[in-house]
Amino acid sequence: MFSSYWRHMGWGQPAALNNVVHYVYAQHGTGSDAGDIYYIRSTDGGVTFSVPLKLNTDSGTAKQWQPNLSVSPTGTVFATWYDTRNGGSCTKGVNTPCYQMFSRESTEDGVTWQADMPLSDVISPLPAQPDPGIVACYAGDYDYGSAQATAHYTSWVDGRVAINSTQQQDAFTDHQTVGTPSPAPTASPSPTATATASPTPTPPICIWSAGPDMPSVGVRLVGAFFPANGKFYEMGGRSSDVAGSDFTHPFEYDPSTNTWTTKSASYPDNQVNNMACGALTVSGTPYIYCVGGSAAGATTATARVFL
Ligand SMILES: [Ca+2]
Repeated sequence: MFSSYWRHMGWGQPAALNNVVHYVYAQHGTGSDAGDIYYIRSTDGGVTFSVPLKLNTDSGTAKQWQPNLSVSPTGTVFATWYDTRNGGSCTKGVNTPCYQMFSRESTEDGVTWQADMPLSDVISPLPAQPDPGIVACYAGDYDYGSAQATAHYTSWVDGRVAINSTQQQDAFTDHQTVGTPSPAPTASPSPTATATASPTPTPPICIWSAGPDMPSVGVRLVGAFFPANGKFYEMGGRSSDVAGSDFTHPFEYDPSTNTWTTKSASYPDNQVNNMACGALTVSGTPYIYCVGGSAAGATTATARVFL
C-alpha cells in the first residue's frame, strides 16, 4: 500500500449465517486512490451475489484496505478496514498520523448499513517493520473479524507505540456490542446493495479499559476466540527476540473471571511465532487449529498444522 511496504492482495473475509453469505474485499479506487472497500451478499448459499456496495463513503482519494468482517448469530454484520482519510501522513516508523480503523455495521443481516465511522480511537502512525527475520513488506496479514452472541471482535496492526523512537507494529483489538436487530433480519430473495437511504448512526463502543497482564510479556502471538467455552487464547509467540524464548504452552483468558491461565498442553515444536490460528469444529468437536510459524532467531518457516 505504501510503495514497497505493507503487502495487501485485496482479499478480505467471508462470513455466513443461515444460507446468507457475506464477503468484504478491497479493490483499487479511481485514479490515484489506492483502495476502496466493497461488500457483496448472497442469499442462496453463495451461488449468486449482489451488486457490490462500496462501504467507505469518503469522497477523496484516501486509501482503504485489508478489510475483515463477521456476522453474529442474530444477523448483525460488522466490517472493519484500514483507512487514511483522517491521517494520510504516512512515513514508515515516523510519528505522524497515517491511518485509523473504520467500521460499518448492518443490523439487518447486510440488507442495509449504518454510517461508516472510526473504530480505533487513535490515528496511528505508519509502523516500521524492523525485524530482519521477517519479510520487509509484511504488516498485519492475520487480522480477522469474529462474532459471538453479544459482540463483534476485530484486531489490527497499530503503530501508536514507539520503541527507541521508532513507531513499530503492535496488535490492537476492540469490539462492537451486538444490539437487537430491528426489524428482524429477512432473507429477501432479491437483495440490493444500495440501501443506504436512512441509516441511523450509532456511535460504536470504542472504550479501552485495562485488563490483567498476560502470564508473560510476549510478541508474535496469535489470538483465537473459542466459542465453545467463551474463552480467548493467545497461541505461540515468544517472550523476547533471543533464540529459545519461544513459548511452549498456550495462554487462556477467561472473560468471566478476568484472569489468565497458562495451559498444560505443550506445542509440538518451537515453530510457534507468527502462526495463523482459528477455532474449527470437526465432527462435533471444537478444536483450535494452528498453521505455519517460525522460531525466535531462526530464518526458516514451517508448513505443519497442529490442533
Ligand atoms: Ca479510497
